Amino acid sequence: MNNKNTALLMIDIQNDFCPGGALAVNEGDKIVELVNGMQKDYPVLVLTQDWHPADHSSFAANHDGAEPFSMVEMPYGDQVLWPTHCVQGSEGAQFHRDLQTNNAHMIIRKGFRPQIDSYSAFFENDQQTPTGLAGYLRERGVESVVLTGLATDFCVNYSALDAIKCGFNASLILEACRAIDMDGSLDAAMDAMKNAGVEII
Ligand code: VGL
Ligand code: ZN
Repeated sequence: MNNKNTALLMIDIQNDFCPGGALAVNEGDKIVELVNGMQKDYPVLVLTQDWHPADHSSFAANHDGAEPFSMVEMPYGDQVLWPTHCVQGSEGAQFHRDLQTNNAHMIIRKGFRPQIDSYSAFFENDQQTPTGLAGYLRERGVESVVLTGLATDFCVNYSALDAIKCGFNASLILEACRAIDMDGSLDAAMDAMKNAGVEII
């Protein structure tokens, strides 16, 4: 094991983000073997799990007449309205069946408050409410994080940006991620991460 003081973050590798899922990311399932293979190289292994109540405010179905992938204004800023996905306890919220989860040290659930979405593994979309991950990593002596998972332009992107804000080094393994890419969101995310100092590998 190399990568001393480094955590592998595996973001939202769940059925609903894989082909056939409610918010399927193209080739989302193609990363699973690679991510499994990376686990042996890191001393700290963290999974995140998007975990919404059925009445979650990020679901288009909970806004009269709203189409999925349209935008609304929330008290904390702009919010995309998504198809209903990753409902707590549903099959879609389970990790991909081939993802190795037994080795994980920590599973961070996010997006469980009905009124606020949470893309990042560190803070909810108000950019203030912590998930507890930064404190966990600091207590374990982690200095750097390596990001993998779904989706590159949403949850992986915001997790990488917040990792930097929290004082960690961050690198993203591109081939271990896949994107939603709506309206240029992937290009915007790549620019934002490069500008923030995220290393793209
Ligand atoms: C995600 C949209 C809504 C993600 C989660 O994991 O990137 N995207 N919820
Ligand atoms: Zn979600």
